[in-house]
Amino acid sequence: MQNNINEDTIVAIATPSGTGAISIIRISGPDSIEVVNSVFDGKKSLQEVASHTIHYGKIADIFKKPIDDVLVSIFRTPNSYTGEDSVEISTHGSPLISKKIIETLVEKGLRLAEPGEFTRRAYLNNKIDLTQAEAVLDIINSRTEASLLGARNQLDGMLSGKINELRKMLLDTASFVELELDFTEEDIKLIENTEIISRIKSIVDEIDKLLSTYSFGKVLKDGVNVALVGKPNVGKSSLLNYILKESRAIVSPIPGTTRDVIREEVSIDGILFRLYDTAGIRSSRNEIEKEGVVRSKNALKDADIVVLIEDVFQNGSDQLLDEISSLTKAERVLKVVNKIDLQMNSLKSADVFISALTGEGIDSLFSKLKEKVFGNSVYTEKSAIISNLRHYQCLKRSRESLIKALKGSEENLSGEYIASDIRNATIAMSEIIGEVTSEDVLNNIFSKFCIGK
Ligand SMILES: Nc1nc2c(ncn2[C@@H]2O[C@H](COP(=O)(O)OP(=O)(O)OP(=O)(O)O)[C@@H](O)[C@H]2O)c(=O)[nH]1
Ligand SMILES: [Mg+2]
Repeated sequence: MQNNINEDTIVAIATPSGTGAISIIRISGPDSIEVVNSVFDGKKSLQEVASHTIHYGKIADIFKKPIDDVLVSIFRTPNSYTGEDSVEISTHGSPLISKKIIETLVEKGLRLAEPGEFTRRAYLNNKIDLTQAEAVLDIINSRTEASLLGARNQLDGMLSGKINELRKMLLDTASFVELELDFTEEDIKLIENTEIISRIKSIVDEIDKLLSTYSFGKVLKDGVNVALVGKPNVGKSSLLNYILKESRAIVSPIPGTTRDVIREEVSIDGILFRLYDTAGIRSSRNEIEKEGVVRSKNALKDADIVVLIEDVFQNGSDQLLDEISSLTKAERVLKVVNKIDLQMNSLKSADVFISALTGEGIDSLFSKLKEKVFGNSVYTEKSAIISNLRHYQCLKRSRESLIKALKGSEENLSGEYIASDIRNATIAMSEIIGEVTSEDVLNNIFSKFCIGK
């Protein structure tokens, strides 16, 4: 991993903009303590105090005019978030105060931090690896229990642990092959080809297992898009309202009530579901309704899960319903029959029977939704899961190189080719945790952070 000695000291506000009880200004770099001390008036010089201590005092501007009473926390290298000397200044929560303090510190030679620069420094100073830096961003952005759990899992190093294990397997196999290469001249066969093949196969298996967690990891992080679709008047909007526990969409006995797509979010057992109520699909001459149907079909195509609703009165096979189903993959469709309060003994086949009026069957609808999302995946807090496209792509590349190596071994190609493929697989794997990485990748990751993180 790169070691980066940062020459300059950065400053940024770390709390959201606007008024609040307190604001925190964050400073990191070699001059942190000295510069803050030069504008601080307290009992002791900050340059003499111990790490991880808090000090009360006043901060003044460059003309020595007091700005605010503050609490200053001191963190000395290497025991800080960034690994550098760092200071946090807690002020009264006025944007004007933080602005003035930051301006003063900039006058004194500090530089305004770029988005994510504190976390970038933590990574460059080996405090965290790249997956953990990305997890910090996910934690900040997480809005449901599940997404927080997934991000915590990554920050705690579950993914890094697994990736390091795979890297070690790859390195061992590469040295195995390279050792063999050293002896080819002397015609000594140290290792059987079958041994190399079986090693590579077991790494590919492990990679496949990790890749298979992606859809699940993405759900934890980003939530699931669910489209409520069907013919007019079957109760799509009623179902949306029932789930949200509010009268969000207009419900009426007149078919063709909903025209726009209505999007609402709801957390069910900690998982974020984005529900899309859509216009009932039928052929219509009305221009507005026609546009509504186009939008319904688009929502349907984009959905992770399509809840296809019929009511108990619709009979037999239906061309329109078949057409709707054909717009998405069969495994995404959950067939629901609504209005069972009106007619219990429906002959229809469906995954779930519900009443959006009485709420009957809605719990089993939720179970079915979760089943669709998670399939057979077993998740524990200790499992490594991937939820990030970048990680997914690196793993894929690593796998591709291994498949090449595997083919090469099976065809008895020269060890040099196989060693080189395994090396490429290792590089792709290392990119995940940032052992090998490019400036572009880093810029891309850290630009998504807010300033001050
Ligand atoms: N008895 C009963 N009536 C229901 C149920 N669900 C919906 N309804 C009624 O069915 C009618 C149509 O409901 P909506 O929710 O507007 O149906 P929709 O599918 O959104 O219809 P469009 O927006 O026109 O496509 C309304 O009069 C609802 O009160 C149910 O489970 N039981
Ligand atoms: Mg509706």
